[in-house]
Amino acid sequence: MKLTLSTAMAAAVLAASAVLAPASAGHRDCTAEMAYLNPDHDGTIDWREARRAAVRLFYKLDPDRDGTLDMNEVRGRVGILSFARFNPDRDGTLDKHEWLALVKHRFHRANPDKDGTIDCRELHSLAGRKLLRVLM
Ligand SMILES: [Ca+2]
Ligand SMILES: [Ca+2]
Ligand SMILES: [Ca+2]
Repeated sequence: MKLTLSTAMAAAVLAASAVLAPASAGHRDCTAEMAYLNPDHDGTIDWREARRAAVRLFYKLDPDRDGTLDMNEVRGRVGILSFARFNPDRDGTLDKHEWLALVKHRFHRANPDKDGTIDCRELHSLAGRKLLRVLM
């Protein structure tokens, strides 16, 4: 009886892990993001790497090359409240300095252990995904 019970439990645990394993494995796969954001291949994104990606994205989002991003150019990446918060001069655009302040804020929010780097797990947190939207 005891054997049957533990066998049943083992089966249940196996079934549960079979369901969970692929989901969590997929959840933590950062291969594509890291290939782009982690050129030194140390498994984490430091601020230098994040900043470089953010600058690259800034120029990509600024096709008219006027050196600023307006609300349309950052649609889907920056909400209206964030935009207002990081646009202290209220000129309707984010210049590179304002953009990087926003990115840096998101970088710190995505790094709760304050070790200076974003690892794969942090990148897939809610704050990490918000950071990702202003990096690539
Ligand atoms: Ca790195
Ligand atoms: Ca501005
Ligand atoms: Ca970290």
